[in-house]
Amino acid sequence: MKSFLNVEDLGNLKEALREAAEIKADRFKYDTLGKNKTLLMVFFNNSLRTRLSTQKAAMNLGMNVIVLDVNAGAWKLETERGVVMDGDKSEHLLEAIPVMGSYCDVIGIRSFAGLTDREYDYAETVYHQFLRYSGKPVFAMETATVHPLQAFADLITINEQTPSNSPLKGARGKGQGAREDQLSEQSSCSLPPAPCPSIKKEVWRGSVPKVVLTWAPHPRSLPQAVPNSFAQWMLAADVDFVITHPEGYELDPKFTQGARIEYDQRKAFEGADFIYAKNWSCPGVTRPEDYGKILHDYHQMMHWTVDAEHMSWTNNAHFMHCLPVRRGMIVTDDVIEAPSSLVIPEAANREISATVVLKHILQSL
Ligand code: AN0
Ligand code: CP
Repeated sequence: MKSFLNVEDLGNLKEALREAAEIKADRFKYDTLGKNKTLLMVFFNNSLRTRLSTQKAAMNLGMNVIVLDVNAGAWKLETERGVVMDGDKSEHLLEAIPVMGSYCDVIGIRSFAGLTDREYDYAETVYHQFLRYSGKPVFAMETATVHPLQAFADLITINEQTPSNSPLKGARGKGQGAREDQLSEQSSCSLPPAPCPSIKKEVWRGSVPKVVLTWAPHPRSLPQAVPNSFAQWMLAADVDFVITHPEGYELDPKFTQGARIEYDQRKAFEGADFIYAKNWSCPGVTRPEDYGKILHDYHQMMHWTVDAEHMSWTNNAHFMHCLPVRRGMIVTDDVIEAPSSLVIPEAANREISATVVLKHILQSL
């Protein structure tokens, strides 16, 4: 694998989920695969989970790791071609990339959407420059439009909560029979108030779990990368997938083709087994002129915050969020701290998703 942006890049999803389970059972199983190989992680934006989990994944595989925070110690980089560099940017990305590539074997990039130029963001311009000019395999650690390491970890987490012979186990197109079953093998933990999963007694109402992606309010303009990838990966797995958001926040159909959109949040939540909350700014699909904007003052949108009443509309759903999350905006304290909240296991599974992805890349070097 020379590039990791989309779910198809990983190949067979059922096999990837099997590999994730294998790595989770023994995360050092391939600890010599990365010997004398160097991962360079390049961060243009902040991160807690991605930097820690991806470095840990690389160490699981025996790799060496270099981390570059571009905005904390490196020269300020120009990303556009054809500009006269008379401002505060001392170096051009087009020299910096091949230089970076000369010190490593694999490159991970975090480069969020600028949210001003939709065409530039949705072309994944920065990512493709790294791919083209580094000469090395590149993977996304949240780029302008996608966050596949997160979506893969989310799918692993949902899969872990799924009855053993549910169709989700096979992912889309594999045609396993559907069966409602009691969940088993869930570990319980007892360290409140940190959120942790409890034994789930409920079964799916349908033959596959109902997974709902819900928009929730936020005071800042956020990218669409997380919901884009979540939609793409859920649609590649066999789940009943519904997206709910206020009008104007329609995600790019490139990522959501085939998903049901339900503007009534309560209707969307009914019967849900998983509630995945996330804020995103206007994707500019139905309102191109509003790309990257917050469409309504968040004070008027607080009825979208996921609270206990929202969760009462569901089928005892698990709450999910990629983190970092703003309590009181996206979700209330009681919901995120409830035993059914999966936010910590999701974050922990970032180490697993990154280990599988780096393993694929190392195997193709
Ligand atoms: C980022 C986003 O919404 O894309 C990163 C999430 C993993 N979140 C914030 O900037 C708060
Ligand atoms: N979920 C996630 O990617 O978190 P960070 O932004 O902290 O890496």
